[in-house]
Amino acid sequence: MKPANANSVQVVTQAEPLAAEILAGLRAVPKHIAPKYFYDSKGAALFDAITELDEYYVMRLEAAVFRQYRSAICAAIGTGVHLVEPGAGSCEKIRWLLPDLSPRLYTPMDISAEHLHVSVARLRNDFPALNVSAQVCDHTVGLRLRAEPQDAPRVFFYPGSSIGNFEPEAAVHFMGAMRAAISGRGGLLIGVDTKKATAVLHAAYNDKAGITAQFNLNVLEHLNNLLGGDLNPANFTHVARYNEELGRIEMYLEASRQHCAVLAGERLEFAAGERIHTENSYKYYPQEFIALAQRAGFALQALWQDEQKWFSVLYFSAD
Ligand code: AVI
Repeated sequence: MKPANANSVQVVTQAEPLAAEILAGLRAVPKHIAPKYFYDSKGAALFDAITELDEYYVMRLEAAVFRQYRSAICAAIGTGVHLVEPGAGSCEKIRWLLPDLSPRLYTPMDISAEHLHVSVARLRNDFPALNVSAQVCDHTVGLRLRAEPQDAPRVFFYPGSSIGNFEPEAAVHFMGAMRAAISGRGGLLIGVDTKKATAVLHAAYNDKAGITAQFNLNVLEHLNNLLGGDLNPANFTHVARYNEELGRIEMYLEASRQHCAVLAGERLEFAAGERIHTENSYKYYPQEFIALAQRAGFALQALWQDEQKWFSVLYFSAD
């Protein structure tokens, strides 16, 4: 029997000082835009296309690790858990665990209501016995979960190396928020991209088909649609490079000429060659990442990697 709240989509409204936050980033020196603004419906579709690129090994290797170790991963998590997936997007990755894992409830969370509704409908169609209680919210702002089901261990599922898009201190803070949302037994199953040769990383974020460039440039269209503006993608080029010292890919939009644009009624000036920082993607050796998770209150239970050790899947317990 399904719990009372199962199979619903809850919209958690968060006070979003949207315009203020975005404009503050574009007034700052250097200018920056938070990576969460990549994901309007076009951005989400472009990201899905990135995950299919030959050069972007991340999703392919993560899927391979889940394929190879699915039984061990499901055994580590256990049955009857409340599985919570922040930033679930297309809800594709939960399928890697189904039907072996039978969670008591699955809560996918995503900032895009439209994307979540479509994904949940597809998932319910394919797994009618799965209890789903979706939540539309920005998990980077806070994790506000319903109390139910009360007696099921809460396990967070955070695949795709999305944790790499947080600054390391912010990653500890976010994992701390997940830890705080677990009372009693529970855990965190997380996918983390590892450090590797610079050439491999450069190729992954500068694909030949230019999909990552489109994904990066689309953030400008998204801001125009959100706030009203005339930021012109044709005035910018995509830049992605690996900062070896900091262990992160840095993405920028570089103004190809001096120009002005308007956003939310505010005039913005760009010098030729000026960059807007749009994303960092940190890469971690397992030991580096385990140390961050420990600071958030998690204890390592198991680590699975592909043969080349390019991608890690880790399970941490909260107790
Ligand atoms: C979502 N995130 C893990 C991706 C990454 O690799 O950092 C976003 C991305 N940016 C460019 N390509 C993919």
